[in-house]
Amino acid sequence: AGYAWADVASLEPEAAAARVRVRGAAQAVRAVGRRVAFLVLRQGSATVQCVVSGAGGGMARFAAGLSRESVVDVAGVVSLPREPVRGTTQQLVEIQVEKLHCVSRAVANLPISVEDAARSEEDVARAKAAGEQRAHVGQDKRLDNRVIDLRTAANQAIFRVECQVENVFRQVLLSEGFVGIHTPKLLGGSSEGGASVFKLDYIGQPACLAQSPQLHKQMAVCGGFERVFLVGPVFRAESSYTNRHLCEFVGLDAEMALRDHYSEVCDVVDRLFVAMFDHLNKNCTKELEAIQRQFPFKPLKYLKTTLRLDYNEGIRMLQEAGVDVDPMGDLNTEAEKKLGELVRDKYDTELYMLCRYPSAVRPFYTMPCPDDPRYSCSFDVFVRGEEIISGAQRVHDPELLTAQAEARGIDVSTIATYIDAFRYGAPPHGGFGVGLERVVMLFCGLGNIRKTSLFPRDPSRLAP
Ligand code: ATP
Ligand code: AMO
Repeated sequence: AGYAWADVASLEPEAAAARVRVRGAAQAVRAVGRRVAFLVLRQGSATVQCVVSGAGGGMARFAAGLSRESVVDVAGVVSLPREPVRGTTQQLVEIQVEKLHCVSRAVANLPISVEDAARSEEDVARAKAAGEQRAHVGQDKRLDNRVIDLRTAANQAIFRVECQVENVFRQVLLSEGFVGIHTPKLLGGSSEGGASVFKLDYIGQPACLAQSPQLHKQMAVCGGFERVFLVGPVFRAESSYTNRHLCEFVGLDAEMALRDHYSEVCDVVDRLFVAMFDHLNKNCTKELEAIQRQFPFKPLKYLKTTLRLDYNEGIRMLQEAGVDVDPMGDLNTEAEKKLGELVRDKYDTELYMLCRYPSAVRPFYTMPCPDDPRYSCSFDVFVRGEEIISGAQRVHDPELLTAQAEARGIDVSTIATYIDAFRYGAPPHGGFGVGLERVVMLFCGLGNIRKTSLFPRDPSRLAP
């Protein structure tokens, strides 16, 4: 009697002598002789060592027989260990166990172990080079067994960082007068054009999953909401397998009425992302360290005011560096990465905006520049040479919008209600879309977007 429930993370030396009850996963069990066992219990990414001893040794033998990852309740007294605890996640106290109960027994042969899933990239590389026998658990196998894989300290940290990114997005935009909205994900036509749409049957009518909330966030601005934002799923039937494309990702979108110029959108993006990255560096140090331990990366270099580079200037820098690029075409992945390096070397930042893309490479709803319609009022934002955001001013003239859609082969009958929205009085407006998984992947230099999606969907993965 008299045990109070406690969280593993809250077990500090000040709690010595407290009688506590803790529930956690049996991460490791080590028997010492016949009467003592050490049980490491994990909750989230915190662990605590539990000492199981006592007359007869029955409880120690029961502990020694627990399968790894079984969920266990222990009740006992918090004590200071005889030798100081080493290691990074272990609490500095122990629990002298008086009661032990297995709540949920894990199978004895787990498909992967948390320990193997948590091996650092350096350790895996070193073991490979040394020709060690120990099997390396590849990313596919980890994703197949994601429920176990998610228990590693790095994964616990990645998704806490991701939550903070979403939270800062909401907080900053709310503070700037934006209203949170939701838009339909079942649509009668594509919103971004192109082939990457998931088609479906909508009670006998052809339909598709939203490739973005683009059309409805604009219609919300036409509906009198001056500034809107939303967070929601985005579906893209990506046919190729890359490190940065998912078939379903989380979109962070915003749209706003403009007064003078599309740079007002860039200003919001600038304040938002500098605030976001400052917040992560200041408030997520533990999480970033946990990620670092498994996946080492260099902290992101960024300026207090985000660099804005003209597209033509980017082209010039690439050409000077000997890269063959079409000044009126889009940049391929390789050229984007190269430009990221050139910008970092010249301006000492790995976060920048590229502005005024050629109109021909942007979606039909993009506003051409008033001074030169071959270019558009648009921008992309890059982190470590890869895109995290696209944004632009939109066409609010229904005739120009129709012409631009038709020029790109879009069947305007499928977006008739969207085009009509601009016939009833529409303010000049613009906005941007961010890929949540991309932000975390690139801020932490993770190299593969599957690491930042809880249960990733890619061309070859629909489970778990
Ligand atoms: P292989 O190592 O055989 O090429 P893999 O599935 O591990 O297969 P990728 O799919 O390329 O390789 O993995 C994606 C990323 O995850 C790579 O950057 C790789 O270094 C990293 N990675 C793979 N396995 C581990 C592991 N056990 N621990 C840490 N990092 C890993
Ligand atoms: P875009 O198509 O560039 O623009 O998408 C916006 C952002 O979403 C992310 N992203 C992806 N993330 C993971 N997997 C994918 N397959 C994927 N595709 C895109 C990227 C990208 O920068 N409607 C416009 C936005 C706007 O103008 O407001 C749009 O969808 O981070």
